[in-house]
Amino acid sequence: MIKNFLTQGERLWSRRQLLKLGLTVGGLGGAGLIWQRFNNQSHSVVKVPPIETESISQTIKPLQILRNFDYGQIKQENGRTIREFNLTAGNSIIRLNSAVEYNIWDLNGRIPGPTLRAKQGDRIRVLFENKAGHSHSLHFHGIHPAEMDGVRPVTNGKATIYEFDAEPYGVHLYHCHIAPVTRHIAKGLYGMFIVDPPKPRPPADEMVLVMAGYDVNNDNHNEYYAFNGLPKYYMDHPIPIYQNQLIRLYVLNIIEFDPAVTFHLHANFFDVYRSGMSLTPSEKTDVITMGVAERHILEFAFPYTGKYMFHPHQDAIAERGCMGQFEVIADNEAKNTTKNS
Ligand SMILES: [Cu+2]
Repeated sequence: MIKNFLTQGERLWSRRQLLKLGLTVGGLGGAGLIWQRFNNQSHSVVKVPPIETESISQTIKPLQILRNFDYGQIKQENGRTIREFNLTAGNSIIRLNSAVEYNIWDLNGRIPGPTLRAKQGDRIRVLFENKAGHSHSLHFHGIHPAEMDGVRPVTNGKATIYEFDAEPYGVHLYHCHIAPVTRHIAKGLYGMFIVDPPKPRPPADEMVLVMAGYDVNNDNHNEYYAFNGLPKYYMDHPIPIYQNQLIRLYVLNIIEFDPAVTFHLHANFFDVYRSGMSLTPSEKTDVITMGVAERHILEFAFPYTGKYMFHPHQDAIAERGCMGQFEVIADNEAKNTTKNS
């Protein structure tokens, strides 16, 4: 089963851990606060509702994948910032529902693979090790020389290094590019690659949502779909967010076998930053069409508390697992924190 779930050096903070460190806001009661980590250089003051990590029994932990960013190991070489990432392909079995288990290929024990994050102009160095029993590769979207394009097979038991500049800024992705690519992607070898602009985006509660499909009977059609690995997970475990707080979603469609899907948010509209390659939104809508490998930044805030669904508006796809909901909670604590600080 899946191991090494959290990237080394990164963790989610429980309320108990925060209390130990004296970081919770005294006298407010209710939920604790956590500070989301942005770029290693700075710590944002964005407040994020706590996640009940202890109550999650699954081996894939979509609530942790949600806000988990891998900034790599930072090194300085010849005056440049190098971000070194370790990605290992392996095998896992995941449980899609109470009756169905499925063999996947994973990266660092998770599906989707780690969300790699860098700043525009950083040098990226990816140490890729293949322990998945079959030839694989990592092909990054972005601008780089042909020899770093990741289309050559890395045979089982071998490793390689991909090195290139983080250009241009935006929401990108990486995935295996060994034929049949549909199969290699649908079995789990993909992840998001975020390149931050030189001037950081405004603070927000940032999350990653990767839409993917599972073709469990090899008929080139998906039987199940999921956000961040597990079908319907966020329906049963709504994502807590604060009322009136800016939410920044990094959304990727990596569903093979279906030409395109939409992403729809209930009871709200979002600003769209296509491929994350602009600092000004190109449109405002509540449903956006995404072809395979398309990805965008979507920003919004909820004015009312309550539960709100999100899903592709191809409802057959939503009903087969690509469905979740936000739980918008009152931001009394956030207001008090601002007042007291
Ligand atoms: Cu592969």
